[in-house]
Amino acid sequence: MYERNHLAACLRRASIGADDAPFLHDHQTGETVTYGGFFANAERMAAVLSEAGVTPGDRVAVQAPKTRAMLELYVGTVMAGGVFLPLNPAYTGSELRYFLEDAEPRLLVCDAERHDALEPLARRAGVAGILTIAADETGSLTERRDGADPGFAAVERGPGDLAAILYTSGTTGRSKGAMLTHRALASNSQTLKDYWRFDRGDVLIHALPIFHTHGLFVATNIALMAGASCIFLAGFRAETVLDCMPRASVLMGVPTFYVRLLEQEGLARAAGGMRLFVSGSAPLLAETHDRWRRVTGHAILERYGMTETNMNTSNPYDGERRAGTVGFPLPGVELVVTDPATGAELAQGEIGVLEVRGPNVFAGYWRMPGKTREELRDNGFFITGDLGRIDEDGYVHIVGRGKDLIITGGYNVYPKEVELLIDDLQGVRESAVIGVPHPDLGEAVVAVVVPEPGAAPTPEQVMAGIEPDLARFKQPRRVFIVDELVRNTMGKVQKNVLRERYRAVFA
Ligand code: MLC
Ligand code: AMP
Repeated sequence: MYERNHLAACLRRASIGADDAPFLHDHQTGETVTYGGFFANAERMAAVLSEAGVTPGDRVAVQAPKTRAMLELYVGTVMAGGVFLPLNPAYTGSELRYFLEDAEPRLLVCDAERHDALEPLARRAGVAGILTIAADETGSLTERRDGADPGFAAVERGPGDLAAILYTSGTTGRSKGAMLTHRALASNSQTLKDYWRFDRGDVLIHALPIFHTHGLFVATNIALMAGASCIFLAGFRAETVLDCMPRASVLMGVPTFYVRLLEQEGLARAAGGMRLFVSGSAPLLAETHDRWRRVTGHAILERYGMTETNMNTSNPYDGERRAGTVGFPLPGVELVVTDPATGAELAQGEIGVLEVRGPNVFAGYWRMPGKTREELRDNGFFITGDLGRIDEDGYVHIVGRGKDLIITGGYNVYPKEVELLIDDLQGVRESAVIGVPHPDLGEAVVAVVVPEPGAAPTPEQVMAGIEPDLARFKQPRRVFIVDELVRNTMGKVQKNVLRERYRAVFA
């Protein structure tokens, strides 16, 4: 029924012959979905997409609440030969317009509530059709799914063909679509499943969003590839996750999950029977790692990844999980530390830019050959922009970022995008957006704004001015109005000085 190296085939393989096994316990409705039921619906989704004109290589953009139907749509898109393009529901209309115009999807699937607002944008971007899924799984897409027959034969695709595009924000303020192939996604999830010893008996607490690498290509893909099941939560709430632990074996989360769980009473008891806690997407403080171990007896397994590469390194399953490190390169992944100026490989122990190569690495940025050439070397190494070193035992340490990036609660914010909007406001001469330590989110966004001579914008006015155009998580938590920005002799704004000045704002 499925071609061997097809991502859809890889996701199905472990559950062939186990149709009655549970795949997903929907926490909201209390329903359990079996593997047979899930894949039958994914096949129906593929049939609906084909009927709607989705042909191999066509993008299917989705901005919808986290539902089972969205997972079916993901697998269905891949079966239909399409390219899955999930988008954060927090994106505003103007952010969405860019993605639609850049990706030119054949189809947009959105929340029923946003249909009317998004339709004109979609039409202008040449999108041929819009279907809907609501948080309660109703909508025109699920209606059509229910009227379709299962048994769709997956459209043949090669290992180098695209299965997904995920947008990742860029240093210039323009987001870039990372092109992810069947090979990259299938091989990386397979590696992780083995490395972290997933099997059919596992029950994963799935509390991450499914429009990013972590929740979709790590959590979901691994569960499917292992034939495991998940407790599917609409989002992260510490009390709910704690409640689920006695019925579960694995949790995957961003550091904020662990920080918030540590505030819960009863954590030690709830976590006792769990097998594995995985953290990633942002640095886990060694202090959080140590506290977690003291309270629960478990060492959190930290790993390191990116949209462009999926997962690159992981702490070991059996060996020492070393706090403050991201472990070793995964099997099949090469990692080198290079001089940022010359690109030459540095000696062990020296700090430089991390570069990675392997089957996990993406195929380039969608319609951005120049950007692709800048970051993906001819020899296959991808320049991550993260700064790190390898210690004498081979553990990789991430010590900072060469790229001007803020990670807040596991979401990436590129300052440039926020600065461009602030600089456009009346009465603003210029701005600098920085990330400062935040006890809950790891880093929080802060804006430092210089008014035009004679103007006196307030922080509230600055916030109100950018709000309509910017997803909430990218909006500054604090705005400071200053007379001027500190610059070096070259005239460049010294963000490190600003970060130092505002370091204790959320302490
Ligand atoms: C929500 N808000 C955030 C935010 N998340 N603000 C800053 N940073 C965030 N991460 C906003 C909300 O809109 C809300 O605004 C306010 O902050 C408070 O919300 P909250 O209730 O505290 O937030 P919550 O819904 O609990 O969400 C926090 C969170 C969530 C940490 C649970 O952000 C989350 O699930 N993050 C995971 C992100 C992720 O999956 N990253 C992986 C990327 S892949 P208001 O105005 O309404 O109060 C990747 C590669 C890799 O990086 O290696 O994995
Ligand atoms: P994204 O572009 O959303 O995929 O985010 C990828 C970035 O998240 C990486 O380039 C790193 O900067 C960061 N990241 C992911 N995992 C970790 C980790 N375990 N420790 C530190 N940073 C991480």
